[in-house]
Amino acid sequence: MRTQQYIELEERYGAHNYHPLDIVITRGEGVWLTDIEGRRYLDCLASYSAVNQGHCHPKILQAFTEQARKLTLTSRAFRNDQLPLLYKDLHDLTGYDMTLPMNSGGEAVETAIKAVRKWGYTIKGIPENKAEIICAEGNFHGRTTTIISFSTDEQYRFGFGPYTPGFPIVRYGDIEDLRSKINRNTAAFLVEPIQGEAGIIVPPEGYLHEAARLCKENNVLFVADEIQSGLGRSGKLFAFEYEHIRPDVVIIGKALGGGFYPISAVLSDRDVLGVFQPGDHGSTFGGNPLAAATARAALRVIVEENLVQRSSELGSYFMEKLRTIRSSHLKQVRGRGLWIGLVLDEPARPYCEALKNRGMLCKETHECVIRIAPPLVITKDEIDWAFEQIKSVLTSITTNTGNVAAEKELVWQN
Ligand code: IF1
Repeated sequence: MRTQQYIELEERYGAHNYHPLDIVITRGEGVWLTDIEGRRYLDCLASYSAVNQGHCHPKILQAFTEQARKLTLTSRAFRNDQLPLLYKDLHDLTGYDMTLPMNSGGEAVETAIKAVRKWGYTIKGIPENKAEIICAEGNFHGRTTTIISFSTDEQYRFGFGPYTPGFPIVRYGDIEDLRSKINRNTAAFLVEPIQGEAGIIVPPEGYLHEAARLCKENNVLFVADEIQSGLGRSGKLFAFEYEHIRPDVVIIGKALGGGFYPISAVLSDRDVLGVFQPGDHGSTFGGNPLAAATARAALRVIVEENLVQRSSELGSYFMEKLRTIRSSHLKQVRGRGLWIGLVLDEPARPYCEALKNRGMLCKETHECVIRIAPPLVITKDEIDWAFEQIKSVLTSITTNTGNVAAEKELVWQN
């Protein structure tokens, strides 16, 4: 079958909850994707940072297949020989006492919400059903009905009410707004240390540090959602490290599964995760041995291949080059590590389409931002090549409608 035939099947039989680029990928290796027409693309989305280690990493593949031949699922009614080892690895890597494993990022965020609420009632003494969790404007924490209840993006909320109460909103980066919203019923402050979907927004320097201090001062738990920003993406293992804080709770996902298998987790200490008693919370697949073995290999690759340092050094290199581009449409280059947002003064989609035609895959976020987030295994030469494509697209003559001049379909062979 050809591209159009796959697209027609997807359009006919699939729900239209996405608007993907019209390419049909059939193979992934490292930073490179190949479509069914044989065209190769440099992946600058990395499945929203779920493929930090690169596509089909051989060491993660080996761990995945070896475990898949042995044991894939026991449920948590029984124990298995992989989950305790993942717990130990996560403790040794992050310093947190305890882990609660889940599957998707949204499930881990929901788990954290339940943990901090129960901590609020049983430890802090908040009156029943009065617990509040402060969230930031522009947040993205997943798609469940409770999580979209505190989204400030109308599209993520529309049609999905009634909404879950108890989530006051503060302006991201505004410490006075956070101070004003904290009260004796506040159980936690849930925040992305760098906002991803909002457009890779780094908060003002000192904001997270002051927010963490405010939380401690008011016996409020600081919860960092590092599902997208974590595991090396920002140039640190966790983005919160830039502000020298230690959140009470850290939520991880995406790259924890190395691009092979959905696994997420809530990391905290005994005083928080200890609120869960047997039977309080769970999941059929949460903590399964295949996920645990895969995650152990995914973490090993991050450490052994020094992906955090690569993200930091190559991200700085990439951003420095991007800041040399002179384009009337490029307003700002921002981000941390290999997580870069090119802020335009017009919709970014046409630019992503033009980059696709040049063999580079990006995804716009919030209309006017081109998100650049390649797997952290990208090389300097590949960054140089990507830079040339971006520079060419951003400086090409734009049509009077403001769209990037449509370039003829290029079949790029590296
Ligand atoms: C989609 C966005 C990114 C996340 C943070 C929790 C989750 C995500 C900081 C939930 C997930 C994904 C979801 C995916 C697209 C992508 C996304 F555009 F939706 F917002 F990356 F920016 N916290 N983000 O980024 O994790 O349940 O998906 O495993 O829903 O379209 P999940």
